[in-house]
Amino acid sequence: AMKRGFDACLKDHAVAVEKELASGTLECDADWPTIQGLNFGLLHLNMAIGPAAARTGVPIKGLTGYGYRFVNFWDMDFHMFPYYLMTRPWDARNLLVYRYGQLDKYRENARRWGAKGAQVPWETNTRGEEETAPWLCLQEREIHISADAAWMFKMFAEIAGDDSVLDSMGAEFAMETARFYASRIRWVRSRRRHELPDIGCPDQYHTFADNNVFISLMARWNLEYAVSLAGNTRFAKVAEKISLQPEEIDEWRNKAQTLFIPAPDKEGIIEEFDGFFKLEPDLEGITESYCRHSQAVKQPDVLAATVRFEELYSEKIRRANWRFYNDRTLHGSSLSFPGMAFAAARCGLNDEALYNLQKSARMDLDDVNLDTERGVHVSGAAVAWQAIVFGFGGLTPKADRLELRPNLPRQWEFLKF
Ligand code: IFM
Repeated sequence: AMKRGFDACLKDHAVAVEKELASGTLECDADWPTIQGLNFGLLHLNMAIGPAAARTGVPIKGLTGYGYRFVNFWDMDFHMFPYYLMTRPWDARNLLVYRYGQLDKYRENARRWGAKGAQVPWETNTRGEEETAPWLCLQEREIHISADAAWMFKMFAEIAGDDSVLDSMGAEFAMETARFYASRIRWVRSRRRHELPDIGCPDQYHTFADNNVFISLMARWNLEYAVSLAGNTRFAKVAEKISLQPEEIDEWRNKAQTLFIPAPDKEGIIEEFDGFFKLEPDLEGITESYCRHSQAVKQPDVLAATVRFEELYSEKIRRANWRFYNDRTLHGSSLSFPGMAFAAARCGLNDEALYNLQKSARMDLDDVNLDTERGVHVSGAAVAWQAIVFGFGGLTPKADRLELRPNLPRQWEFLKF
């Protein structure tokens, strides 16, 4: 009976995929090769999700290749989820089920590193275990992924309009990840502030750092969100289930209020982490394996922070940071070009956005990195979709409304999504 059920599921899924094949996802008048490349990526994104995602998540190459061994990175929670949420919310929910179903393993993972609460592994397998190679030193440092995962529950609750996911999964998840961050944050007496030390920047060329702006913002958000959930009597049963103490809520509030977040300097530039400005600015001769001492970044996580926390930074500051980090980004990750396109489009740097979009869109059709045989870069495609729809399309989903402020590149007359 189970097999018959499963076959039926697959059949439904196949029919849905066939429909997708027949219908283009994005259209515009002037940039056919870019749109073709993107639709190719979106097709693979659509094929990669279905009922089984509740057990497997969506690995970064979708179902297309063995590159990265079918594990789940932040690519799923942070980069792909917004695409699924906006286009196939019934499937997006499966990603919440996947993360929540592994919560006990994440609790074990936190204890393994001497922390409390729940720590999502940087590379998670279907059993909820950590798969990151230990010599990368990222298992205990690339810690934004716990908040990236918690954010999915909030987005789903607000935007899919079904906040029952908070009762059944999200409140518990976000409180446990808040516990994790609270146990990772340290009080630094000499500077009289809380800090988040010993982290690996999402940029990924700087693995041993303190106070990365992206991670600290995500951690602070998680603490604040958990405070708001814990203060709501609706979630009293959840609090009881995880034996939440009133002092813990005070601790979360206090740490969120006093956590150090690197601020823009006189020129408006945000330092990626402590000491980044003092690193070697001359990138002559820098390569991926020889760059830690320099300001070279693999992918600009400061820009990802200014996009997600757009309300904290003026357009002028976002533009200044875009230009600063553009000069320092080596694009070692396939997330980099589309991420830069997205950030540029959200602050009106349209020519720059289009250039970066074009660089990323045909990554696989033209085998730009000579690695498509290892799988399609589906997470890059999801970010490129955001660059178009949230960037040029100017779509901003809010809890109570959709905002739309189109800002097309001058080369395009229309965009359909
Ligand atoms: O998750 C990414 C990471 O940010 C950069 N290296 C590749 C991973 C998978 O895309």
